[in-house]
Amino acid sequence: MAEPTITPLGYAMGAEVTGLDLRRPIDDLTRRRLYEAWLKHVVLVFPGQALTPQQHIAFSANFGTLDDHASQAPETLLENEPQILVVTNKHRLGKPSGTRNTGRNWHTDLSYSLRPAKGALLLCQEKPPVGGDTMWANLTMAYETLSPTMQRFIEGLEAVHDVSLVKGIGQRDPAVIQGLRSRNPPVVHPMVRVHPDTGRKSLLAGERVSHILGLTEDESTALLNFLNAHATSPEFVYRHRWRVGDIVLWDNRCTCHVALPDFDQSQPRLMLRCSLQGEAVGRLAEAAPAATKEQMIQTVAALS
Ligand SMILES: O=C(O)CCC(=O)C(=O)O
Ligand SMILES: [Fe+2]
Repeated sequence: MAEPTITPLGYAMGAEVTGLDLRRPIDDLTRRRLYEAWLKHVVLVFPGQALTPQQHIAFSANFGTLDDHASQAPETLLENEPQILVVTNKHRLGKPSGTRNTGRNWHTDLSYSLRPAKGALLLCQEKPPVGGDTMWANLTMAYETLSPTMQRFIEGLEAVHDVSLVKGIGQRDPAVIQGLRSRNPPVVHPMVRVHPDTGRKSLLAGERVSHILGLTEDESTALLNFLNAHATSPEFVYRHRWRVGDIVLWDNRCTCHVALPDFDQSQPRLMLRCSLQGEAVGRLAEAAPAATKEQMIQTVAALS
């Protein structure tokens, strides 16, 4: 099999992979090369790959076990192919699509579950003439560029991730929201993760975190705002301008991403996603909200 050509797309991450026809199975050597390139470049772009759903599934399985999307609303999955999630602003089954605003805030896929995704492969089938871009931020770089003092501080911290903070969730059917919430109660994850393949540490925050355990509400908000702004600063970001037939594979274990609403919503955008199942980590959150300043004053008053 011909050796793929791998061309870096940015300093933070991203590389384009050409010279492969992904409609056909890839051999072991090519699989190993692609996996290594994935770990190195974090986001891989495969242009010109108009795969069928079955080919998309077969190619995706080279990078891990496919998720059956049990955490998602069933009507957002492709008919008879639960391994494919349909991310679109087009009507589905005569109704506005539940995924028309998917990914509109910075997030790491499924961080609101006990199994954050390993990664995903998004295939662009239709796109507006301009815009509808997606951005990824490199959370290994984000962690490594914090001061050693801040690294030590956040290393011991855990945060609560909550599906209710998915932007636009309120626009979905009340029954769908109820289903998403009951399948995904709030969970706790460490703020610093160790990548199972590379051993490198990365930051896990994002806009679906409600609070950091052990801090007051004000401390938690300030620290999260700082960490999220730092993590998503332009130096750490790769921005993808889609072309029909692009497949983008990302490593969800060391990135977060956002789907920009920077396009005319009357134009169709249709993306198909295979998701790679992550390792079971984290634990269910106890219902203990962060302490407010008022509560801290009363605690101190009671002691003095
Ligand atoms: O539509 C996109 O560009 C990405 C949406 C998203 O967040 C995802 O598929 O995980
Ligand atoms: Fe996402």
